[in-house]
Amino acid sequence: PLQLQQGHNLPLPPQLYGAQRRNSAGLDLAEAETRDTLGDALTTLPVVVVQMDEAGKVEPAMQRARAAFPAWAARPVDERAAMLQAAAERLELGLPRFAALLVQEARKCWPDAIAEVRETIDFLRYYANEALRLQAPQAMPGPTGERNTLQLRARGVWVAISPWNFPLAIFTGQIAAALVTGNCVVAKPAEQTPRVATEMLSLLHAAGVPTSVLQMLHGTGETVGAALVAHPGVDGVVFTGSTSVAKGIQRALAARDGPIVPLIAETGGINAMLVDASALPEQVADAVLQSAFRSAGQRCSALRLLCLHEGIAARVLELVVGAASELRAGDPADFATDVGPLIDSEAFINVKRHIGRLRERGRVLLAPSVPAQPHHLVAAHVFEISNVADATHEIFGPVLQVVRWKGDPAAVIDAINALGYGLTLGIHTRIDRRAAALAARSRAGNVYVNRNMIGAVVGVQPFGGEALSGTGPKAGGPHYLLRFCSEQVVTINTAAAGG
Ligand code: TXE
Repeated sequence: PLQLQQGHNLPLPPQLYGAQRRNSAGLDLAEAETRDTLGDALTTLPVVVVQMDEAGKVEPAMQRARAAFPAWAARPVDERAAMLQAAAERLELGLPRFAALLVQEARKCWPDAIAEVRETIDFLRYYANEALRLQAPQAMPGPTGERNTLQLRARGVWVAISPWNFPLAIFTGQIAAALVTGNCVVAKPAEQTPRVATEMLSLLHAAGVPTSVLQMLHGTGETVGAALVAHPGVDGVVFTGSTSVAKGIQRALAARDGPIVPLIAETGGINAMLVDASALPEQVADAVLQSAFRSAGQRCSALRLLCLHEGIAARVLELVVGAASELRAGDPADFATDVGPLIDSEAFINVKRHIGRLRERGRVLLAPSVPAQPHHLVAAHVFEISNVADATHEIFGPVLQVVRWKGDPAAVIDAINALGYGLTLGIHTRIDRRAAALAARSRAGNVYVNRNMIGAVVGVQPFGGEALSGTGPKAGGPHYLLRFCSEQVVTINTAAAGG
């Protein structure tokens, strides 16, 4: 049964360094990193030019990876796990620098940048430990005279394609999982964030991963990404990004010459929060602010659609709109900023287009204007719409849509499911049985009850979606590494072999 428990009180394994701070700190800066250290790290970042179109290098990179695979897969798993642990240690030492890179290149606010570096450290350590857990061959029960053993094996060469919104944690998590299970990797980071990826790649090489085992190619998805996916030597693709690109990759994999290979896809969502009349308005308002506007809404898990019971709607909206109007949009490097910029002009134009559409079709509850330049800023917006079904797009920005409901909450969950996605869902109620029943009815991969929807704590809240939101398995969970492996069962006739 579902436990109703505040996230803050979850017992956390001691090695989960990022988790402890992220759950308790909210938007506060951690004590260990002083503002001076972080500010210095930002101002001393050198200018680096990254070669961006490396489509011509796909063939040599694939050949090199294939040649490196047998020796890498044959190495003991503890050696590969030790490299991830060494990388985690280096990253811990380099935290201010990597956080500064995230502020500069991914335009994250400091608390989000620091939390992402910590999450990356957690991924490295968690997958290192998981690989050790999974390595032992498993004896299967069987008849006498026969010995059956199930063993996991690396698949070969993986292509890892990552997005700009978690350019360190997702990039590194994908790579770490593939490497530690004995696979080689050719990574294609998002074109918006090449520098973070370049520095992390160097760090992994410095921690002992051979350069032929882990390679990276820069460029756009349409050129380098598509060429990698189409290559017949690819044994698996791990992808995080938009649903439409994931579907395109699935088609491309099916169309190419070569074996049938797995695609692990984590994509977007139209994430909802259902609030019933028994919920506590202050608790709801706090959760909404964190979930909808943090990282300027540029999280795949972010709240997009707030479904309020009409008995509580007026009070919750008063609190939410009041507090949202106080959020300060601004320069991400400014410690006072609550809502940072959008990633680029394309994202800005896209979000503005959706705001224009909602102004026409919805009821404006909050739509302040802020100077858009030089940061591509969009302040927190709130619109009321008539039906769940009217939330037709994932708006990747600080834009919250609200619907009022009455009657059966199960019908609201059904309408949310009918949107086709299944990533995150928030539920606020003081009726425990209702929370459990609604969570069971929802197809969301991650359900958060009576708290915010921020949190995909590695090893504690494995994260990932269903349906249009992805294929699973959940990142940072006990089944993730299995998908990077093939299984082999060896059956030995022990009688014939003389025992
Ligand atoms: O995605 P894009 P973005 C989702 C989030 C949103 C999206 C934002 O919900 O939908 O990611 O990221 C490459 N062949 N999540 O805008 O455009 C491209 O170059 C091969 C979900 O970056 O899909 C980039 O490296 N590759 C989430 C990557 O795909 C191609 C967590 C992603 O780009 C390609 C974070 C092609 N044809 C974000 N076209 C979760 N569920 O965990 C593009 N690319």
